[in-house]
Amino acid sequence: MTQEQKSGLSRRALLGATAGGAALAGAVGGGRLALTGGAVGVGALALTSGAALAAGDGSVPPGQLDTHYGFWSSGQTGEMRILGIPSMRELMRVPVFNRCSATGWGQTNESLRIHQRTMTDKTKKYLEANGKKIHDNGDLHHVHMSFTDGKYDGKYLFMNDKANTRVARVRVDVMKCDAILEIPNAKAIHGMRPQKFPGTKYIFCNGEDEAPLVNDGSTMQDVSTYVNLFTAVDAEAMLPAWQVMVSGNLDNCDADYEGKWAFSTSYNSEMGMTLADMTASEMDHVVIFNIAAIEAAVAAGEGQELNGVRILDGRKDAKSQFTRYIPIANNPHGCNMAPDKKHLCIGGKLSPTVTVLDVTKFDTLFDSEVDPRSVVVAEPELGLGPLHTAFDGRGNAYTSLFLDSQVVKWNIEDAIRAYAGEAVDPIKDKVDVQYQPGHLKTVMGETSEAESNWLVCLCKFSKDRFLNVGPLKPENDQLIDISGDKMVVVHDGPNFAEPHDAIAVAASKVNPLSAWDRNDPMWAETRRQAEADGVDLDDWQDTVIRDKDDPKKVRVYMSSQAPSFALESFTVKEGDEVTVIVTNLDDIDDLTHGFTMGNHGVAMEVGPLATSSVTFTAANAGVYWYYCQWFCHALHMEMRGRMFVEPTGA
Ligand code: CUK
Ligand code: CUA
Ligand code: CA
Repeated sequence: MTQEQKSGLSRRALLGATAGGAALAGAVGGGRLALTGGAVGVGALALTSGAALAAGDGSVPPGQLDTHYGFWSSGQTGEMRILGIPSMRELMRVPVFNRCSATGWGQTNESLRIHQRTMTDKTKKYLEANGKKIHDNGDLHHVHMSFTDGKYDGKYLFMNDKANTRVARVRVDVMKCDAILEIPNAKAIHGMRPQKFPGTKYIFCNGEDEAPLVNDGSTMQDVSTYVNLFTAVDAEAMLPAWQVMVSGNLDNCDADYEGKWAFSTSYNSEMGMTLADMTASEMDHVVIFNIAAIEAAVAAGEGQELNGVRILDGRKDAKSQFTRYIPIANNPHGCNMAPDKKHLCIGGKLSPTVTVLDVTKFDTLFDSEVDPRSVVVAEPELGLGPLHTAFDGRGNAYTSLFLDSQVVKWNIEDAIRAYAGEAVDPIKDKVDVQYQPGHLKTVMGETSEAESNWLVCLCKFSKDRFLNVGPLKPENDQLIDISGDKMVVVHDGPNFAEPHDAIAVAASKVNPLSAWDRNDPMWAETRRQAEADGVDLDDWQDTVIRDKDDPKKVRVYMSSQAPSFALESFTVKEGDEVTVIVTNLDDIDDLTHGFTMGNHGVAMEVGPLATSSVTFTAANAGVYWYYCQWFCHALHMEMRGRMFVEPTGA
């Protein structure tokens, strides 16, 4: 095999030349290229006064930072997005369930390992039959941050995939996905929430679709064998902890501030298979899950084990201590726990009401045969199509009215007094939004630290609000100033398909790194292979190794430092399985390189001090250029090299 030589002009010499070459850099594009000098990314830009931005039209002047991070879902796009609040500027896209052309997510070996970690045998069989390695689509509805003591702790973000029954985790320190869990037995994870107290031990996951528990085709025409599963995922291990079988399906969920309960809405208590069947009843229900009772039963080995998960029977007929069912007007949707730690708000959807439950009374439901509706403390009539509810720090709730295309502001205590018979109107204000809102978010409103400045309303339709871009229109995420008595829509924010939900987190809680730690677990497996190959991933690498046991396999190790790869060329043979491992030795803020192999459908991001690898088959003899696709230097275009693929037999 060929061991390629470094070029005459060494990479280090070239890099050294860049300081002197600053004239060139400056000529090409201004300060951005001078990054290699190292002294960029600090200074005046970080000196933003948060208080000054907490009112007005939400605009943030150039060079100033937002006061809050917004973490957005993206629905069927399958990624997580980061926006600044209040500016609504899109800051980053984090690929999770989707395949990303820019970063190589879903193609790099590091991301494939994360995808395949918990893949079920059924999924493996399906993918193999279809010539695929992973599912590269997702339907990511809900993003939530990990909690400690009812407050965001800035550690993880969790998100669901309704399409392929998965849950994923993003590390806040690097803003990359580090775990994907395919949940066995359940179908279509929709509602998903972390436990709030004492910390996020579990991620609670709702299975939305009904199917036979043993789904092997033997009873698929017999709907009486269909079940739905509520899954608790161990948030640290990212593995299923336990599952509970329920009556009816599961839509949205939330958890309390005492660590005792989780709760889920069900729009199909009927267990109907058609629209008419699913809306047939007068009432559906909210399921209350009793965490302590479930944990005790799991520890005692009760229930059954299926595909490695213990399943308890919490259906109505089982009359267990695991669940209680509270009747709610037909087809409820949103499930939102208020920051007062006491009140749970259930959106009526088909009913014009929001039902307020006092979670501190839930113990009574399990102690005796009380009327399950005795925990209802208010049921204000708010308007048509109430979906989700958000909260400020002043005891007010904000409910999206899908059919009315409005947000209604109402006061929880006033609603309780009205329910008790007092002549008080809980509704404080209504504002038109454009159009048909789903989720809506206040800043920190899903924690005990709710603020009272901004509300983001995620509208499902934008219609005429933006320049026409064809039949497919963007969504419209609207920013609403809620600091005064009246709500004021101050900004329209177009967004691509299809953010369902978002959270808004104070910037002080989120502190990502600017360069990777060389010992990051993301490439631990790649590091093991490098060590076996006698390559030091932390040092200069320009090594091509042919596997001793499998001579078809070639590993190409090359470091990158602006503006060059350690290898200006390497040689493989037709039919070789080539793994290219690139380590970015630049530790400078914002200096990302990439590796794209021409005409091979191969591209990946290599962040500062990161290692990334990708494997492909060199199928056709010839010369192929690889290049860095991340603009990194004045000589970024020159950051390229050749792969020689020798004809078979050469
Ligand atoms: S759901 Cu989309 S508007 Cu999936 Cu949270 Cu309610
Ligand atoms: Cu390295 Cu562009
Ligand atoms: Ca129903």
